[in-house]
Amino acid sequence: MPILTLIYLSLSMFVSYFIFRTEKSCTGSDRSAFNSNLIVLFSEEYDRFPKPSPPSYRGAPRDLPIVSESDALLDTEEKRVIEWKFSELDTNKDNALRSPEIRDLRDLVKKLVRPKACAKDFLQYCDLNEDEGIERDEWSVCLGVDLH
Ligand SMILES: [Ca+2]
Ligand SMILES: [Ca+2]
Repeated sequence: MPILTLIYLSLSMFVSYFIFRTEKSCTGSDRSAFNSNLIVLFSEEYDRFPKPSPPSYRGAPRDLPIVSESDALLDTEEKRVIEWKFSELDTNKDNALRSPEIRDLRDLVKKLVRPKACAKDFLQYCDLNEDEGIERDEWSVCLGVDLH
């Protein structure tokens, strides 16, 4: 086989490998991994954000019903974090995230949150009714956390 053909073949394999890589789509399991990574990112931000210290429950009677299981607590924590993030992003308080409000988030997500395939179209994916704005419901649905 002529050497040029060999070079051509290996080059085209190389190129198609990259095309395949960049066009890799975001599967269901990618999406849930992406959502957990994103929520971790928001939680870290939420933890750093100055807020009034929570009321102390020290000394509360032991027989009070406690909000129960760790799953339920985790769930509540995620909801609180994504609600907080929504309000933080919605600077004009119209209950929808629109272009200037989410530009920084889009860049941040592309840079930091993996899998990349899901990061790429994250905000379009969230805008379920395609009105160029992300409402509170769309935000929670696309992050996989039901606020209701
Ligand atoms: Ca807004
Ligand atoms: Ca929308």
